[in-house]
Amino acid sequence: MKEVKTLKDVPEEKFIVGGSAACQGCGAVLGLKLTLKALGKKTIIVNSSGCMTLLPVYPYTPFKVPWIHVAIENGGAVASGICRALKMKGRTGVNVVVYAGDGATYDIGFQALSGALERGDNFIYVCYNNESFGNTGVQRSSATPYGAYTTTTPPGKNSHVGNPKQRKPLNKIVAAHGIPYVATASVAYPIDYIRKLQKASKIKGPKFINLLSPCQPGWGFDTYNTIDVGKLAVDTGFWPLYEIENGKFRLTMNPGKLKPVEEFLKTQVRFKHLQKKDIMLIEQDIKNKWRKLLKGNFWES
Ligand SMILES: Cc1ncc(C[n+]2csc(CCOP(=O)(O)OP(=O)(O)O)c2C)c(N)n1
Repeated sequence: MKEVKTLKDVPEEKFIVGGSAACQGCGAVLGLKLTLKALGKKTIIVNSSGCMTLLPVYPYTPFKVPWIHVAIENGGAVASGICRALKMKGRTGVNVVVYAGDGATYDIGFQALSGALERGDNFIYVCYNNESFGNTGVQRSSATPYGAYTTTTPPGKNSHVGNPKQRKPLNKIVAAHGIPYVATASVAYPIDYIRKLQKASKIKGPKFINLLSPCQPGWGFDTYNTIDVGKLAVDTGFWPLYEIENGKFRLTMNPGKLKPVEEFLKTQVRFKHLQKKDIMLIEQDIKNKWRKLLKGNFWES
């Protein structure tokens, strides 16, 4: 596998063809394309129920690699099973990749993920994070950020900001399992993501990548804006890009001076109810966390 340093190095060959039931501008489908470009043909995808499950419609499939749809709660367990089967058959060099949404990862499939991390099997877990249960109508998940409108957190008399809770600190929870590789990524920064996948594929044991995947209908932006929205998430510090390799934390992208988070929030309908004072709170929280990350203090961020 050729190491990708610039866009020119990204392989031409695609293992997912165009045309599927996904929404226009879907960040998660782009993430899947990049995943397969990075890892190549010898890859088995395990997909926990969610939006991506709609891509193959029997007997048709856009995939040129094996694709296994599993119940939303057991992506980690199925990955473990496949790893054991490959071992018994003496097959090496196959990437076992779970591609699961944040609802499947942070919430419903969390026990299977934790179990697989603890068993230490050799797989990559990519959480394509659109910050809601997208497929069933954009309900809040524990990855939904503070202040976001979802269909189960409408702003109103119970909470004027919409979702009143901070996200579950899943990256820390995963890292606390002591696995060799944990990273964040964004579909809007493809080279960073591809490099992380390629690094992960060379490391033995469980690897976890939390991939921010903007969701056009769920977040409320124009279909052509997926990349701009995804970039603003990183450039404002809303979604910092980092990796933790064998316990060592490293920021993989430092935009220098962060842009005001309002520039990210105002691109999306899900934040349009927020008032100045709410935005200031979000900004302060991001700055606090960012200061800690700049010092390499991941655990307190
Ligand atoms: C145990 C169980 N509960 C609920 C569902 C219904 N369900 C199917 S897809 C889905 C949404 C999954 O959300 P997420 O994992 O974030 O992926 P996305 O839909 O956003 O792609 C839900 C709740 C299910 N299939 N199984």
